[in-house]
Amino acid sequence: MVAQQFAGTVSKPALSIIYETGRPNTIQLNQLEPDEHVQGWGNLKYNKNIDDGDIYIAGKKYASGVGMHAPSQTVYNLGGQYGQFSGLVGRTTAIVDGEVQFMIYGDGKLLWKSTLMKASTAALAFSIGINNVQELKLVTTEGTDGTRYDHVAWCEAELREE
Ligand SMILES: [Ca+2]
Repeated sequence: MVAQQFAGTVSKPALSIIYETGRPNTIQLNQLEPDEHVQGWGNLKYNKNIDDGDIYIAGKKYASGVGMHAPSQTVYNLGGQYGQFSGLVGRTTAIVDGEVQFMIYGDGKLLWKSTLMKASTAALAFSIGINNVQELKLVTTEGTDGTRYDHVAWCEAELREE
């Protein structure tokens, strides 16, 4: 028996942007495609660690996050439409420990940076004003000890209009 041929047209699904009920002006970072992204090894991951496992920071699991490998630069062209950016960062593997550091730039200006973080460092929260920021750039660095197993993630991160 010959399988029935699909005669319709196939369209690429639109990027789905899901707004939380009652919070129409908030978008999760893991629902946004970056405009530019480079990282030290592998590919950008959504809600997964760079090794495709779940995201853990200092033993705590995070369901929502953007996983990558330091050193990295991730650019979002926001067009000045958001006022606040918040989330949590951390190193996401303990296979090999080592330092990583996180920085957030708005239109080239440093807005926030983390301490040097190791595998045992609990996720560090940030909440910064980004009024009128056109280009949001998330940066991770290797710290002082090279890039080996520098798995990192930006977790529960969201942009709010306000
Ligand atoms: Ca390192």
